[in-house]
Amino acid sequence: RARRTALVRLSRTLRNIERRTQRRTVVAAALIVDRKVLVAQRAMPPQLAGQWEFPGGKVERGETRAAALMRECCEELGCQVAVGPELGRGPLADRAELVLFHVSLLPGSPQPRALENQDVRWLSARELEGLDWVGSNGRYVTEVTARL
Ligand code: 9L3
Ligand code: MG
Repeated sequence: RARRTALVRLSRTLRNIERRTQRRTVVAAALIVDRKVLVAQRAMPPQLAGQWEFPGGKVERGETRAAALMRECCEELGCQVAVGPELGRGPLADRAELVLFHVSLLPGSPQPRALENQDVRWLSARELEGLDWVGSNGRYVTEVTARL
């Protein structure tokens, strides 16, 4: 019994180490309609409030990237999307990696709108320049612009 308890404790410790050292994947959407791309202004956390990003969020355990992005678009924008090709990827803070996908609105989907106390805007290529971006989001402007 003591050996069993020790094993249970060890496996819990290993799981915690794995959780802390794992690279989290954050997926983001370049949602393009009529030569404009949707960008979202974060309200939270306070350090990122007011900055702009391609909407999305963390991939959960056992979830594919595409499924995570569809879920995030549904939660944050209230719309249904089809996930297209990857447009870029790179490091974010906290050992996380950002992966940006070209995303389009599914036929019959409600129009994307601001939910979760954020603001959203449809911007043209020219308007993407000089935006106050969250972290490394600004690095993908060239890739996104090429699709507009
Ligand atoms: N993040 C950075 N750029 C993005 C997204 C969608 C997210 N385009 C960062 C902000 C947070 C973390 O990733 O620190 C998790 O994002 P969320 O789940 O709070 O949206
Ligand atoms: Mg998010």
